[in-house]
Amino acid sequence: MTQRKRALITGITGQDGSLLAEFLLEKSYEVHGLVRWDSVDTTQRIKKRSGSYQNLYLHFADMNDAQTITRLIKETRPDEIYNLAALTHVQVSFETPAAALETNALGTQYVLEAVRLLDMENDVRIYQASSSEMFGSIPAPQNEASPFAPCSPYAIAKLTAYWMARMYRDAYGLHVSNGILFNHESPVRGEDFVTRKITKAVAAIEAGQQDVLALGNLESVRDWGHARDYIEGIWLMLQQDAPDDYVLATGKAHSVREFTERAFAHIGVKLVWEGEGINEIGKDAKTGKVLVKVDPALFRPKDVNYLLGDAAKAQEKLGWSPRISFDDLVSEMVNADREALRSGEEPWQMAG
Ligand code: NDP
Ligand code: GDR
Repeated sequence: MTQRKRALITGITGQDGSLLAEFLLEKSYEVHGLVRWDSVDTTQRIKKRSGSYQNLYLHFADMNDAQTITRLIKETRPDEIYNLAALTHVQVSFETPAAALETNALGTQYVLEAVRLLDMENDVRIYQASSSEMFGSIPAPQNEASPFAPCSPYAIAKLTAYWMARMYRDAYGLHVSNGILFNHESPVRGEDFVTRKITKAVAAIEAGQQDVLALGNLESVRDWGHARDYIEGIWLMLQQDAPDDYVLATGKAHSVREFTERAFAHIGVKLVWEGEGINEIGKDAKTGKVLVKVDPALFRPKDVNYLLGDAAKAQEKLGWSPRISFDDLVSEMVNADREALRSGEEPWQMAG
């Protein structure tokens, strides 16, 4: 009988961590997750989605605590480590730059060094969650050969971790792969990211529970995919004999404005825009009611304006390509938020 594979996931309570845990448990992995203690229970999402599996184990740890990370890698002896934990909100990273560096950069170095200290270089494969934000305003489409020009504390910290992973691969032979992922969303996306903020507001406005959606930079363009597709790509990277770096993206670009229009269209509302800049508003074409406004407080000190990925390498080498379209992504997210309002359950409590 072949032995059950063992995975260790940092950031298991987040969007990708909870979806990846479910994906790996479905594949009969034994899954260990690092969770940090909080005064509210942050493990609800993962427990609700995957708690019925026998092979899920959660351990208290923090990415800023090298000793505990080392001890847990020693105790769990994983075949695969997925390093997903990070301070992930780009705007927040401008307010807490040192925390972004500590968690996203140093935290990654703790994981890599632990593997070396424990002489596990040949026993474990590591996924490092790198980001399209590392490209900054480099012209699109961006791929593995594009230069980097990070322009937020988040992206600078992620780029440090990216290079740290490459250095451990080249210098010490670690099997570590960087996934340079473009934005990927789902009904369990955190509520502060723009897609989920929009779909949640659209559902609440339809239900008469919210009047207006306030947004920042409407012109910002992102390459938005579905997290379910990306989880499979992440896993595929660690199934390769040799470690490497891969971009995962859809190759399709949409602005925040387009995402908003599409989400409202899903509930039968056509938006028309009036005014300019911070005075711009979005109105219901039929009733004239103001549904969207611009809030200057939501602009970043420096934003990345246009991200569009080229995932040809992942397609060729991993056989990966995204299946879920932009329209289906938006519809699924709006429907999940509608259902959440109706049922009183959060989207992560629902199946699917
Ligand atoms: P989430 O924000 O949903 O989850 C982040 C996770 O990191 C949470 O589990 C959080 O725990 C954990 N975490 C944060 N700080 C610490 C810490 N100090 N110690 C331990 N755990 C910590 O992010 P996503 O799931 O969206 O992203 C997963 C990874 O992929 C991240 O590294 C992100 O930067 C990267 N990425 C994401 C993309 C996306 O579009 N989603 C695109 C490109 C890269 P808690 O629940 O306690 O807060
Ligand atoms: P991003 O995602 O910064 O790309 O990082 P986010 O959804 O936060 O912003 C996308 C774009 O929308 C603009 N925007 C707003 N953003 C938020 N959050 N709230 C608003 O009200 C709003 N209005 C406009 C932003 O200015 C930005 O241009 C995400 C995270 O998951 C990172 O961890 C990950 O690395 C990258 O995606 C790839």
